[in-house]
Amino acid sequence: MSNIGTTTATETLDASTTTAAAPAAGPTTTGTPPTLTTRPAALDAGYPADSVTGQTLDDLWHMARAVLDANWSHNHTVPSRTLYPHQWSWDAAFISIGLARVNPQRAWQDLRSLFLAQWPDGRVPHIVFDPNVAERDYFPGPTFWQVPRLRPGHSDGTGIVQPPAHAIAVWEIYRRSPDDRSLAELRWFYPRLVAAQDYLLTCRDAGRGGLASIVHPWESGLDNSPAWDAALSAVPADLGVLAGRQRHDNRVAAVAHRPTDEDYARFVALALAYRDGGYRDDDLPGRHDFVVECPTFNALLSAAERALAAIATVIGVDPGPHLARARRITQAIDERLWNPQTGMYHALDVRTGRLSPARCVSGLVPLILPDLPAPRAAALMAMAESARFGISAAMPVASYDRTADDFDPVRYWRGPVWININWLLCRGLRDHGRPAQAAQLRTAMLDLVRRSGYYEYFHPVTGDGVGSAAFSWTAALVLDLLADPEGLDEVTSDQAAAVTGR
Ligand code: 9WN
Repeated sequence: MSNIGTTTATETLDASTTTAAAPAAGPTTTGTPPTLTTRPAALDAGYPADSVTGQTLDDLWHMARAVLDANWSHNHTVPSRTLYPHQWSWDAAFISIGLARVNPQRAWQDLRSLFLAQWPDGRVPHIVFDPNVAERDYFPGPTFWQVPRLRPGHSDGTGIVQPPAHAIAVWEIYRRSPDDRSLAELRWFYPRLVAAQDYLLTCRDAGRGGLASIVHPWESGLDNSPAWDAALSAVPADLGVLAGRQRHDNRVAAVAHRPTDEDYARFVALALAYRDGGYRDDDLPGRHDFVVECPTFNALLSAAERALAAIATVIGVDPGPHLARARRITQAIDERLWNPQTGMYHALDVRTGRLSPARCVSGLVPLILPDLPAPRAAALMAMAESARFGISAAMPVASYDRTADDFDPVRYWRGPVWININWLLCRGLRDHGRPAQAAQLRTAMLDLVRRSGYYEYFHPVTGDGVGSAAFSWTAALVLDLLADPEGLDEVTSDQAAAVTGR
């Protein structure tokens, strides 16, 4: 059971999980202009000239940096100035991976700012609120979540989580610049990352099968995906919960692109129920209306253990337990979430024991796991290449089955293309021996952004940008792709051995 405690996260985490030395003091700079490196020279290798926009890859690189600079706020990067004016958890992971290519100091600072809101029980809030942003500028804000100040200096956040992509980010930043500063950061982050994993693997193992459950669609990061429709149907769509509450998203984004009011009412009701239950996790299937095992969330949970194994090796901690955990999680994903009828992974409703019937891109993301059984990886790659998801030279993978009756090219997570998901799939293709397809997917992502800009997501047929226009993770991950011309930026064999355990 998780409870809101009063001990300091620093005391709890540092004392219990590692013998690593105390880290150097964290960065204190605020608003310092980044020291941006120039674009890598090998960047144009294998990339076709584009006559549509006339933008060079240099332009793309500089514009990505400009987006990240414009979205930098004191000690973190906001996903979007208009739609998402605070700091988001898995956004911070993707953003810092891109920042690692141009300003590692800022990358570390960004992630640190997120972890300052970590709870004593290990959970990392899905949003960390900026006290300088007015309550009306994002709903639901801090007043809604009512999370108590958990320790002195604790930042305000929500009580729910997002996919655990942070250990991957920490490892990526370190390996881009493995200097003393980064080593100190590894030591600071390691116990905190372990605590975050422990929280998910213990308090959130509601299905008792070795996977973490999410208790809200917002925890998945793929918030509005059809993957949740079946489980959400058990949650009453009582529009009354929206009375007296003003949705902010529909004021700054097109209504047709955002969740319906019915779904938003369900989202709000679920958040209220979890909050009013004291953010407790005991007996979730009995007490809470939405308890789901998500393939993407759990794939990142396993990948995080691999990243922790690599980090542990560098700081002199035994990587073995992390590798063993990673293998167990991958195995549990395969045993619990595989659907032999569809040939892909699906979300599991823990309360009913049923897999969601929807074919969603979240079911392809376990491809990022190097220890996924080869036949499963082959099936996922075939699915990604099929008409349902439409990976091609021209277009990255859509977020939902293109042939489904309710495929919606503009409503978020119900059809559009997202760069973060495709960036993950690109790594999966690379790690499962498909370098040509990985390179092709990389080109498709770059083409899309070059044509349409740094949008939050993209129309899966026309490629038009949808959602927020200057979106941070799109810019950050494009920086990472641009700095990696072959799409094959492999870790060294030593690092790979630590990460894969092979
Ligand atoms: C709710 C910030 C976040 C992303 C999510 C995306 C969207 C928020 C919203 O924006 O979610 O957390 O208000 O719709 O779905 O993946 O982290 O970019």
